Amino acid sequence: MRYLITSALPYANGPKHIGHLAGAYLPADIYTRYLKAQGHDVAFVCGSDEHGAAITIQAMKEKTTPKAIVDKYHELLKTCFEQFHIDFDIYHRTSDPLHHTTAQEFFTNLDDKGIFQIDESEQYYDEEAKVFLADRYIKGTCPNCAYESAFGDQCERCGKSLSPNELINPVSTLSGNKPTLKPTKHWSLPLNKYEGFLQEWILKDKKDKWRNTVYGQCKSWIDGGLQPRAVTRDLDWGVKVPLKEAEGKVLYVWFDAPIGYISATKAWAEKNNKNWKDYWCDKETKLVHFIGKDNIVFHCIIFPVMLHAHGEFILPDNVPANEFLNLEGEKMSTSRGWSIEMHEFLETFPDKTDELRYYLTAIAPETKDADFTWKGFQTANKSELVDILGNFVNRIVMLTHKFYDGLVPLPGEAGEAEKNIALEIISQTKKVHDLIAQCKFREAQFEMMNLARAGNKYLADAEPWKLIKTDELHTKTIMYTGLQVAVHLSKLMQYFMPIKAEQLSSMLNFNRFLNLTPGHQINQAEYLFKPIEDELIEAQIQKLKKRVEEKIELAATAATPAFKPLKPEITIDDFNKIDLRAGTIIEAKKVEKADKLLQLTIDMGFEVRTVLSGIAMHYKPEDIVGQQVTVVANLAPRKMRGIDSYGMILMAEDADGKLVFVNPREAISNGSDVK
Ligand code: B3M
Ligand code: ZN
Repeated sequence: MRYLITSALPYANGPKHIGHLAGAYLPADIYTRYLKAQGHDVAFVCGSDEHGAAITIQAMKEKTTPKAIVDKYHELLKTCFEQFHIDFDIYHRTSDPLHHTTAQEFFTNLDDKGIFQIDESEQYYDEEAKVFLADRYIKGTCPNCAYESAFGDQCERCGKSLSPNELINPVSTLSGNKPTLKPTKHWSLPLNKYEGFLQEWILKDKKDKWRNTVYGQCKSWIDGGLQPRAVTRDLDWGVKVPLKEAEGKVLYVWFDAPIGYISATKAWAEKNNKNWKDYWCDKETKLVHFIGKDNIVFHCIIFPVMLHAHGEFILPDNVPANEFLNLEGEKMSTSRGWSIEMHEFLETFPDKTDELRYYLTAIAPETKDADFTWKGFQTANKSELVDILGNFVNRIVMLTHKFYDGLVPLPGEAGEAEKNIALEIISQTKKVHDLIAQCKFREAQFEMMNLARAGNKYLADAEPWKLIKTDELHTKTIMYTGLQVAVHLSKLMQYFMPIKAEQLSSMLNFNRFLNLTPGHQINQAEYLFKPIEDELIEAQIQKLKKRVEEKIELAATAATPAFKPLKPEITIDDFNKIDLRAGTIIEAKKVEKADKLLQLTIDMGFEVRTVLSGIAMHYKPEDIVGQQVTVVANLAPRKMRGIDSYGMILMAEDADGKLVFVNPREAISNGSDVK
């Protein structure tokens, strides 16, 4: 079989953390190692994603050019992957000219076919810098929380996602000027026209083939109805749109990035005397994308639509997306400081890369989010790798030297236990292989460890160190059998822990073409694994906590000046003077000659009252009957338009004057105290 394996192209805008490693790189590497060991023809491609606002913004932050940013982080990422032994056949980059021409040809192919729809819209423009502004380049006051430095796509204070035209007093971050609205034109991929294709290809066919989580996300996207997606941007960093009338525009980063898989394959094929089309255009090839769950829509919907519309390409056979890896119970986040960056781990634990690979696979977020804890890492290393796998290997190798000067003994007749172990070797090997083939890496590794457990138990039960005194022949049989287990372990370990597998095979002086036959000389025992000291683990936890605190302090100093209270400060006693109660609107009607007022009848539990409220422009009387509300119950009565109002109801109002009810989140009995 021929396979093309891809891992998501990481943005070269900063370091990546071990959650990324567990999500898209490590499982792809295990899978590829397995396929290659089975003799399949495999290309494993990846590279840096070097376009998009993620890069240009980082350049602004670091006060340098986008080019300097991608050069710096491309190198960092490439080295980190190498050090974790993620064995890509190529780690390419999207700034490479080959990628630019490949992406442009792809765009031109679709454009020639008339696939794109051209949309005109109004977009913010900086007259001084003479550019259209990407969402992130516009700052303004958040309509939600009044934070004055909210971005055009999101407010970093309250987290609300925004679009630039919602910002109050928008300012261009390039010139500091107020941007103007200017018409612009964009090329869009009409995803809506491909719903039928996606229904056939995914909904009908992939239900039992893809992970439930992946299929489920696709289904809800497709069922929800798809919209056209703009594939061009007004930006000067990226792949130029290859059309005269698209001067100043580049391809949207999510249009060019997946084409990066194609250009990486081309670059690899060129160097290795292969034909890239065998991997992309031959129906016999299986294309498998390893990604994190946040990238599902791009890999299962948008990119396949692009490939399908083009017509010459195969579609992904599987997209085994992973869920997220949390850290010590909380979401991992580089910007918050709550993360373990790959390079950081490598600096602290340069010789523990396989141990991390092991732990990340043991807790792999394949079906649900998983949690990395430093203690968990320490424990998995000690109680599984050191005590079981390492202990078994060490014992068998040491004893072979002690008893037979390191020569594999000639076994006698196998007893029941030996026969069972022989069967175990076969069955565990098959299980591991079948599970990897199904992308169930966590279970596969567990089955590998079960073979180590069986070997360990076999030796402990057989006690060759005692038996040698009474039964030399059977001791030889036991030692021979134990050595066979060790060899097969090294074969299974190569997918998960390539360095340790290599170390074990060289201890056994063994290579793939040789069997461990009697008379074979093995090398001296070395410890494969060592426990990790408590202090080292504790220091990592402290480091995390300290970093987050520092970042919070920094953010607090940055955010404080933006908070201007709307009213003078009050004490808790002032606040406690208000008697707030839950009530339910049981009747509502308009007040004559008052456009804004509604007359509400409110069931307060202890009584029924009339309250006038200025919400008539926002709510129709019939729509709010039954609505639970919060009432200021001790407000002095007030007469308006000849009607007495006894209290008021609480409403939240945003900067655009939109009003919504402030009500108990769940129904509660009327009259309940709100405090
Ligand atoms: N760079 C997004 C990400 O790192 C993006 C992946 C591209 S894969 C073609 O999450
Ligand atoms: Zn906000």
